[in-house]
Amino acid sequence: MRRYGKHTDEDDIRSRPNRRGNRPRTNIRPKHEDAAEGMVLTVDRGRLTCLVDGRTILAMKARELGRKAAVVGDQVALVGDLSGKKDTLARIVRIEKRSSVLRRTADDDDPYERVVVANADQLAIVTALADPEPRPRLIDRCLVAAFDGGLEPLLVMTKSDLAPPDKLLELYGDLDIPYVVTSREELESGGAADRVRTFLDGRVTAFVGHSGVGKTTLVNALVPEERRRVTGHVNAVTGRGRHTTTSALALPLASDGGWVVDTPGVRSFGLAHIDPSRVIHAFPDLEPGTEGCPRACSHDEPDCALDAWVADGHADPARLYSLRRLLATRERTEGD
Ligand SMILES: Nc1nc2c(ncn2[C@@H]2O[C@H](COP(=O)(O)OP(=O)(O)O)[C@@H](O)[C@H]2O)c(=O)[nH]1
Ligand SMILES: [Mg+2]
Ligand SMILES: [Zn+2]
Repeated sequence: MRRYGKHTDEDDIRSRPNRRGNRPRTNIRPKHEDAAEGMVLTVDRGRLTCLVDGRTILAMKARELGRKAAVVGDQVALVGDLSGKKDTLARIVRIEKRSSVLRRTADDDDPYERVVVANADQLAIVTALADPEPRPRLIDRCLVAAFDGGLEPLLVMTKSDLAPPDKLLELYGDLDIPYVVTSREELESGGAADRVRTFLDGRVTAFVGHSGVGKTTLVNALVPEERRRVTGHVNAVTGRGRHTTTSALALPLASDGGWVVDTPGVRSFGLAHIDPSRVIHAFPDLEPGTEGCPRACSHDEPDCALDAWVADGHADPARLYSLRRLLATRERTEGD
């Protein structure tokens, strides 16, 4: 695991509670005590759009941050010109401790695993019921990434005007994951946004899924004006023309401090370093049964205590099947 100097590493969140908002304890940082706090809304070619005191400003990473990258959702400290006026550029001098990270895997164009979104509470896994066809293995990978990253999953099934949700609901019903089903008609009436919104209040929700499933359509229905406000500002300040769609984009919900994060079509997630115990944590009915397991049990081997746990009636066998299916997801190499 790579460390970046004395600064906190994103992986630390696995062993330490969320300290967002606390003053950092290292003695390097106080020189920026007067820095303003902000949140990264989007990143475009090295320029970070940040929300500071209700203003949208453009910033770049200060050299002192070294290789550590600020990503969408990061809480950051900024110095310099914070006016947000044309041709101004603030500097990000600190990235606050992250409460969660969502990583995507390396792909052909980019050999490094990268954090896509920081500090999300919830992962909305968006699947079209048709066009494109649902990909259960991609959903499984998203679920494992959510459990491992400390995000609560929400299944969003779109395009029910094209195909019914029955088969998918059968597949995921045992997992006790909240879900919503939406259609073209409900998008147009506003009903879809209203229903999805009930799952979002007060939280940071990252929308992920294969390209074409309807993420952007849904996010725009949830926050009708915000996208233009944020990306329009970026274009005006940088004069660079169209905002690229390669970065995630965080947009505030009107109601109560919740955020939605639209992401580009993510095909897969990094599952290489997943800790099975974190996945089991999402199965509280099974977790106590692992006490009788051999050390470093894969939970899919003859001595695993979970078979007896289920046979004794402590949990539904379908749940153990689901857990094993998700844990097996780690072994597969296909993206979807
Ligand atoms: N029939 C149908 N089409 C939808 C629905 N939601 C989105 N779409 C269409 O699906 C296409 C891809 O949507 P988009 O939001 O760009 O997907 P993204 O790549 O996941 O952001 C667009 O043509 C949308 O109009 C839906 O509920 N029903
Ligand atoms: Mg999109
Ligand atoms: Zn076991």
